[in-house]
Amino acid sequence: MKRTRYALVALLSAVTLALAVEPAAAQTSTSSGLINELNLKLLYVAIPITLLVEVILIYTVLKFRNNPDPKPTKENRRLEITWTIATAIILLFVGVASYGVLADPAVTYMEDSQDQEAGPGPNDVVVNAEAFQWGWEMTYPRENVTSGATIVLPQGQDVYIQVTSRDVIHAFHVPDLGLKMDAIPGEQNTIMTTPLETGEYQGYCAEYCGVSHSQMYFTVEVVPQDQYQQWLQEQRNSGGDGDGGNQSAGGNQSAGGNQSADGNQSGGNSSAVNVPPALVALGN
Ligand SMILES: [Cu+2]
Repeated sequence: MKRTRYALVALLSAVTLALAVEPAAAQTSTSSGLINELNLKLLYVAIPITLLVEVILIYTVLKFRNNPDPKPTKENRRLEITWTIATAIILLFVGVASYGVLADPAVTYMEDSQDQEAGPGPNDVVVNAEAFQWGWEMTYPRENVTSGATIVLPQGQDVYIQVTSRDVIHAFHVPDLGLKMDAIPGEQNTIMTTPLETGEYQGYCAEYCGVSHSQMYFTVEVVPQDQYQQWLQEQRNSGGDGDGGNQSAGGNQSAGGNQSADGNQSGGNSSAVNVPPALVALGN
């Protein structure tokens, strides 16, 4: 009796202690930071419970292994009240902690929510991520830039990734940044995040979509602000088509990317990166 109460007290103190110690995990983005922190918090709760249950189980098996005449447990109101309250506290903690993370726009972004500032601000980055069988078409509608299967993002800037599909259901997934979203034809699902650490992150399709599903890779590059601006400028100058723009640097600088139709005729590239200007316009 006393022992059980000690165990419960020990369990609750362990949980309280775990909460007091804030984990200093490396955050690649605001989204992954929130998710990893919650994961760790729940682990701190789960480990003592697992240990408690296992210890009681092993103790019982050893203690009563030679008992041919087991007696039923008598009613013990105090014990029952204790474990009911302890369970309620644990469940309440798990519920509140999970809700706090799930309701955060960096984890669940609600397009038409009244609470948050309406959509991306003037300095925020907007990327359209369009999936198709089998690849990705990333466009920056505000910059009139198309970047194929690569997304370049500025570090520390709010980013809105609008995920959609051209044909069947796909899914946009970048595990190391804590990003995952369904890509559904005719629908636009938005991810909001802030990349915090520079580096190259692997993304892929996370919804089986046909023979070449496993080839649906893309790359997310997080770079410092100035490097991002430089990259955008380069993309505009080359008009989004691999090699066409660079030879005639003079003409392209003034015209922006829209004249690239000429480049396509001579080049004849048929890679996914090459998109007719009409499609880029559709992205807007
Ligand atoms: Cu896919």
